[in-house]
Amino acid sequence: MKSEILEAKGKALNPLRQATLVFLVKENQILLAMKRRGFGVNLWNGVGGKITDGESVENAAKREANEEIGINLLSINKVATLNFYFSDKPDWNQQVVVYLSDSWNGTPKESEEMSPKWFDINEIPYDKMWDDDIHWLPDVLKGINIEADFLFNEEQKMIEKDVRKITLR
Ligand code: 8OG
Repeated sequence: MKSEILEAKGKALNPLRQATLVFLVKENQILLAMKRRGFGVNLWNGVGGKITDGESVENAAKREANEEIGINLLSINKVATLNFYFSDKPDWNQQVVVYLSDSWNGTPKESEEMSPKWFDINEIPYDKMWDDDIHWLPDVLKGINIEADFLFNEEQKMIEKDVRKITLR
């Protein structure tokens, strides 16, 4: 593993605080939502957020999808575990558990936090997403599971990455 990531890992809380991220997929399309406030504002992303005390990761993923775009997820499939380290802001360190879903009730609708929009899978706007996404989302959409560590600076720019493809047995 890269030295700076190892150093950040050594200083981080163990286990990391967790957050969720869900992408809806149907046919050749993926649902992204424009984040209107908070962490990652003005970037396209899946839906998700922090896990509250005592809540399971899966329940948090479903709750956030409901709060942010008004849908009820019927099934979710874990596809990636991403560890984010911030060299100058260790408070921002977190593990993001990523899911895909092809089964939900309701039609995605806008909330105060998120404006959802369907994109063709070949036209994902990576230049208006978090820096790391292009390094794992294409594989995830091909059915490959990912574990990764990313180091970011204070300007929320990615400065190091270590991305592993996971073979499921
Ligand atoms: O509740 P809050 O607004 O802090 O949630 C942040 C959301 O952003 C949560 O769904 C996790 C997600 N997220 C990060 N970092 C990254 C990243 O680098 N890429 C993507 N795609 N999502 C991220 O916190």
